[in-house]
Amino acid sequence: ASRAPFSRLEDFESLAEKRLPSDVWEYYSFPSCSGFTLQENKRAFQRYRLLPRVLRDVSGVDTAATVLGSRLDMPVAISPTAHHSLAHPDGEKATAKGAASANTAFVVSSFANYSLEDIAQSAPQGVRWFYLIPQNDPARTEELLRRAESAGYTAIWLTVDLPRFGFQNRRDSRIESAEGKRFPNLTFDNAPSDVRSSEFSAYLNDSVKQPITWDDVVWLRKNTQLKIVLKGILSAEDAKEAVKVGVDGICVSNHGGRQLDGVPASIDALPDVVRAVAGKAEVYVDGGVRSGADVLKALALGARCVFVGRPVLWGLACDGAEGVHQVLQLLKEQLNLAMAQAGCSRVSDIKPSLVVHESYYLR
Ligand code: FMN
Repeated sequence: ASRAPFSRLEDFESLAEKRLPSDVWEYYSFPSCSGFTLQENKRAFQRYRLLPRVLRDVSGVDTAATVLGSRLDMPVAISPTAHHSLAHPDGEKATAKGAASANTAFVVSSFANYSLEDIAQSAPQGVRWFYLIPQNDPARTEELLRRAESAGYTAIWLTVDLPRFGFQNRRDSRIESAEGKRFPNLTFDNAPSDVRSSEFSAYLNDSVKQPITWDDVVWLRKNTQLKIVLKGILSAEDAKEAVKVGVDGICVSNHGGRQLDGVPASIDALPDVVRAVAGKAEVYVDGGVRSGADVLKALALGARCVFVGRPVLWGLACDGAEGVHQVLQLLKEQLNLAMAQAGCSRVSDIKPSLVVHESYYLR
């Protein structure tokens, strides 16, 4: 594996901003409404302080972790994000290659520009999960499920913080650069070809199930053997409900500040969810993770795995599969060093006592 040319994820961000057309950059970066939650995601990490343990033998740090039954080189994987072809012509095929070469998992979005099958073929050995959007016609949802199963996807993710599609106070559907792009894991034969058109929005509104409810999770549980993850839970109550219907994982997330503005940073919502779930499902977090120290804090607060969205898009924009690999490799090296500095040789050594909220020191 090659070494990352940059020492901070933000270096990839600056280069991606220079490389990408402005409409794509805005689509990738913009939050909803005031951007309070987007800012809060990053600020919140700074409010936690690490309390390292010293004089431990950290000569052989190992960042490996098992997530949804798959062994990964680190407890950091890729959140589902839309439209990777806007960043690089190879789109999700490149992202899958970058993820596989870093030995971690990739959640493919329903808004991917390449088919589940093509993405699988580009990195056959990679761990892949699918964010599925249920359709009004259950036969179509089943077709998507069967495609995911036969293409080797081992978990279905449902995004639950998106009760309604469409305008999100951001530049979305009208991205000029989206001309000619397709969503082959979301639309069927009768979809209008121009994803920027109002006809396309109308098609989605008619074909996609909105809103999804707990009944859809129950339906999914009955109709697939794959593992199920709900992404976008912020409250302990919803987490308990999710455990009751038998999900395998919960991703604490506010959609990277792109849905309801004013919700808490996901890292602040994590501990209550971890307590409520009480080990009955795996708990993950995404939103604002920008360094190995952030990963360490999230793991100490109870996450089994941490996911990144935008940083992967930056890597993809900078250098395709290689850029994605470099972003992941940098996070792995930073996590390895942060673990050593904190006195942790294994991920299982990362305990809640490693992290303290700043309010403790400001008393
Ligand atoms: N989340 C989904 O569940 N489905 C999506 O299709 C999706 N598309 C996204 C597109 C973009 C451009 C971005 C930035 C985020 C998207 N998200 C989507 C949210 C991400 O999965 C993730 O929650 C968020 O990016 C994490 O925050 P971070 O970007 O700070 O790492």
